[in-house]
Amino acid sequence: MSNEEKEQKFQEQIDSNGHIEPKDFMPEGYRNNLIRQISQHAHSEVIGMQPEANWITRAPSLRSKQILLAKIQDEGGHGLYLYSAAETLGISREEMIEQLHAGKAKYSNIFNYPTLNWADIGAIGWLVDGAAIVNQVSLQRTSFGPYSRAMVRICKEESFHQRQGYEIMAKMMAGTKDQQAMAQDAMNRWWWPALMMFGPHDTDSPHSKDAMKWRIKRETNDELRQKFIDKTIPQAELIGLTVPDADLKLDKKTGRYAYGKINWEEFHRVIKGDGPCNKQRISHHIKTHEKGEWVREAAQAYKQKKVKKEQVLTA
Ligand code: FAQ
Repeated sequence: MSNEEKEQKFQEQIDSNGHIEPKDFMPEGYRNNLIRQISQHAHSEVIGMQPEANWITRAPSLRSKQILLAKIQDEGGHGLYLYSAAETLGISREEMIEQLHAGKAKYSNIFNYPTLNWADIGAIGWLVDGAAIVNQVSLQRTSFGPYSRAMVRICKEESFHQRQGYEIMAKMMAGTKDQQAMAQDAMNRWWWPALMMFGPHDTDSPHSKDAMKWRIKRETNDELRQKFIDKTIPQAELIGLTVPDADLKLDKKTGRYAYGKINWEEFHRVIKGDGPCNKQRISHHIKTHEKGEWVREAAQAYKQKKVKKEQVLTA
């Protein structure tokens, strides 16, 4: 088959809602776009453990500490599935980590903001995981098989995370005036960065055209952002939180909200490395990665020993 015929067959498979598997033919652009997106997604899950981990030792009860610990472990697990999915495309985990440490690979803007008090843990679960779910439910139908299957499992866990966060916010809003003020303050600080998680507007999103044609993305950045806004505002109102956007307006006919201008200058500054916590996040990752070298070596040595033993037994 000529390359043209292979590309045509590839596109037909995608257009009929079929999956592309790692050993199937794929254009280099498709492979590279996926490696970029999946590795950045994996890095986000792992770096995203840091702001939450800041509150493990200060969780207000044993119950909330256990739940937070379990949630953070889940996020680490999501990173691992995603690194494995990216590895099936021909990049090694070491390369992906090197790209992260060298600032060549991005991770979500949202994890460059600090967690100043316990309400921030509620806001992360409710708004950040809430935004992540909207995006990831859509990605369950992405065209690349291993990414799509990883998303199915991840979404199940994320919906528990979203409820964990909403429970914290609801409890604080039913509490004292000080607790209500803390919850509102967290809402004010996390709302706009959460909207930025969906990426630039469609007209300014360089990867979207190919990603939609190849069904890597099934819905655009703006479509997903709108879905998140429409489902989150009633949740905020239910517990008495005010959404910090003076331009919000419900269109009663469509059930959709018009919203104010997103500060894209802040978004670009943060993803280029100049957010409040970028340096801290990366230096912590580098330090921990170096500290963990002996674990990787031990796992490698154990694996080699096991393979040798099997070879002796089957000889
Ligand atoms: N942050 O052309 P597009 C979670 C970059 S998981 C940083 O629109 P694309 C769970 C983009 O990379 C959260 N950079 O790009 C959790 C590109 O730059 P490049 C992570 C961003 O890829 C909760 C440039 O802007 N989820 O939260 C962002 O088609 C709590 C142009 O943008 C995912 O990664 C951003 N928000 O669409 C964990 C989902 N947005 O690469 C712990 C999978 C855009 O050319 C605790 N990813 N950029 O240098 C996606 O769906 C897509 O990659 C988008 C961006 C929608 C994020």
